[in-house]
Amino acid sequence: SLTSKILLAMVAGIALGLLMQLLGSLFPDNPISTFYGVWLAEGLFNMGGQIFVNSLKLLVVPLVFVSLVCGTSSLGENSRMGAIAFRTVGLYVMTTCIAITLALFFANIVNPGDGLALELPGADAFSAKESPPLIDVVVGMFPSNPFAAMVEGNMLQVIVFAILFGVAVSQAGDFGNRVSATFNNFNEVIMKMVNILMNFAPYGVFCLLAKLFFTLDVGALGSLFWYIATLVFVLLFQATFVYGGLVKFVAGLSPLMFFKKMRPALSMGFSTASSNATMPVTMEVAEEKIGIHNSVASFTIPLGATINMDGTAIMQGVATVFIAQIYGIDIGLLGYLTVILTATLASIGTAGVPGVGLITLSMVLQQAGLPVEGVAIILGVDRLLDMIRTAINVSGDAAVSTVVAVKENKLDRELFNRAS
Ligand code: DAS
Repeated sequence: SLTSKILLAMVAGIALGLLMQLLGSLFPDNPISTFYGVWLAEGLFNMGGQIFVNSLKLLVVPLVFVSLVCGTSSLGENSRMGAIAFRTVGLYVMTTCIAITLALFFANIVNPGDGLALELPGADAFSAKESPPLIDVVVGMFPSNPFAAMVEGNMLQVIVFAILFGVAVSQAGDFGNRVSATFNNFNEVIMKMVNILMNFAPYGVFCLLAKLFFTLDVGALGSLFWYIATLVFVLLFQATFVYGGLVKFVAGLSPLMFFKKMRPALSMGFSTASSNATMPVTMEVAEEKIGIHNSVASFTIPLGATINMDGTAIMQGVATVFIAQIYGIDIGLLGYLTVILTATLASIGTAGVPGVGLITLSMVLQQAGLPVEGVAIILGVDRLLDMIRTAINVSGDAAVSTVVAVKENKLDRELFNRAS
């Protein structure tokens, strides 16, 4: 099946990248690894990987706009849009708060930074990014020019415009029904484009990983072992117990089946390290494998990819404790509460693109009164960790979407239970 081909491509890409890196370090300047490094990793695989990621991103704006107009307009008169939006945002904020709290809790048990004598980076090693005031984030959600919002890929503005457009269509009587039917046809076309693109996923994933694991700084992994171990443990804890718990005890579905269905989206999230680029796949999995109706998925998945980043919040929690310990600064309970609030807000403000978690981490550190240049300590391993936490971000989006769909009686249990 395509899923097993993707997983095989992932293993092959990682293995080849690491093998060539090992060959290069054992026999420096040997012709094989030099050729691989210059012509394959930085050349062919880099190009292939970028083409694949760009083609995923190509679908994001049209998919979000068209499917959200479909979803909103099909909700009809007794629109549950308000209830769906309220429950969705509430669950996203709740899972993010739980995520950051778990991160702070376990990091204070493991104490990953204690006793680590790392040389501290220079004061200018990493500059803080100003966090947009909350008022700007809220006002910024309302587009003044919908086409500019689409051109810039401003997802929150595209979502708001699509909802307004869809509500108007649902209230336009017979004419509205014709428009809604047209958008449904467009939605079919775009989902077909996702399916076609997914046939290239094994090649795209192989290219991305064969290049990344060739250039990955494996040495840095060692010195930051406890930071990485704590972070990965909390990420897996969140997926297993928080998302697994939501799916099992709130949605009443099998968590094992849920994660099995999610494999293509998890692979894309890991390989691209971008929730945004993964969104078309998450949407396809949500609707065609988990059985979430378009009227729910079209709203919850794009919103989740934009504002729900539990994996990122977990990194920010663990990194804050780690950096505080490296610098020997005790930020105290108030400091941790500030971290919880800032990290939750920061994850809302960040777009789902690679490395954005570090930018917002600088804001969290600044608010907690910690040296922002501490980010430079974990910079070397962040690319790999970004891939893992993006897969967790995507899992959170799908788990909350599943719960909302079940509560709205908009999940096809028969389809969910069908092994595919
Ligand atoms: N890569 C981001 C995402 O797409 C997460 C992050 O940078 O932390 O979810």
